[in-house]
Amino acid sequence: MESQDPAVVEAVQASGESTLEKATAKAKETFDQLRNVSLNIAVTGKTGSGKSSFINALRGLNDEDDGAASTGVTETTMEPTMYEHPSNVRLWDLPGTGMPNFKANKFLKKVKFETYDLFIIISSERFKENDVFLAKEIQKKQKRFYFGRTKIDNDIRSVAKTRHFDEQQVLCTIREDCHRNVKELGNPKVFLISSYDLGKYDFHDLVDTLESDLSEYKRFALVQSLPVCSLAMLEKKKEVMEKFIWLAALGSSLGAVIPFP
Ligand SMILES: Nc1nc2c(ncn2[C@@H]2O[C@H](COP(=O)(O)OP(=O)(O)OP(=O)(O)O)[C@@H](O)[C@H]2O)c(=O)[nH]1
Ligand SMILES: [Mg+2]
Repeated sequence: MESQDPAVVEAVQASGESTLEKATAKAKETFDQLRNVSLNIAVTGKTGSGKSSFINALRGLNDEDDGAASTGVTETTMEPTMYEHPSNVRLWDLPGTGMPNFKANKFLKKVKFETYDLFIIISSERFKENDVFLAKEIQKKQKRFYFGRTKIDNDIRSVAKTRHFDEQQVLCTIREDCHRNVKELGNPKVFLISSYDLGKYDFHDLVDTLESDLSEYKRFALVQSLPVCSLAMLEKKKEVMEKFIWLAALGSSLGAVIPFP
């Protein structure tokens, strides 16, 4: 079975296989992997730190939109709540961790830590003991964690009118301040984020870091699920799609063989 269709010939080349049969078999396998992959991201942190707003932003929603996670200044998220993207990325909005007698181990058991591929621990102020305890427990359980410092737009706004205002300097100060509180964990990165302006600050850096820690298929699912919050994100989506474009070419030409949706 060889094809004269230039699109198919090109797709076979792009698949890295020598024949159409081999390329078709690889396409089927890759397609199954993409369909079956799942990525579970837990968003955790102190009550009111902006977990639900961050999840809404990751879903491309405003806090007031239909289907958005409830947000507010009073405690709103009491049970783990899952939000699923068609690319099989599940965002888990976990209850707040701010109580004084907080026990990280108990908390992780209660929220069924084994469900998640990774944890994003967020805080809208400098990281506290509870955040560090939680990160240590997550590490013990062989899972990854990432620190996100949220509501950066508030920090910027509060000093924007002062004399000699320098945004980069303010961001640098916040970053250093956050690092001081988590350095015992081996100097993890802290990503500065505004859920109201996801394309700004360190969100891209966070996505790049997550990507570099994920397998190829999970990476594809993650990037597909993210909203186009900037030109750079659009470029990233395009780049990731291009890697699998040969699948679509084979799928449309050989629809009966590869069950493309
Ligand atoms: N300016 C600004 N406000 C934010 C941001 N993220 C969240 N907020 C506000 O902070 C408040 C708390 O946000 P939530 O997302 O409800 O916080 P939470 O961590 O889910 O809170 P609980 O579910 O109670 O644990 C809300 O009034 C949000 O509008 C942000 O990036 N910038
Ligand atoms: Mg919430």
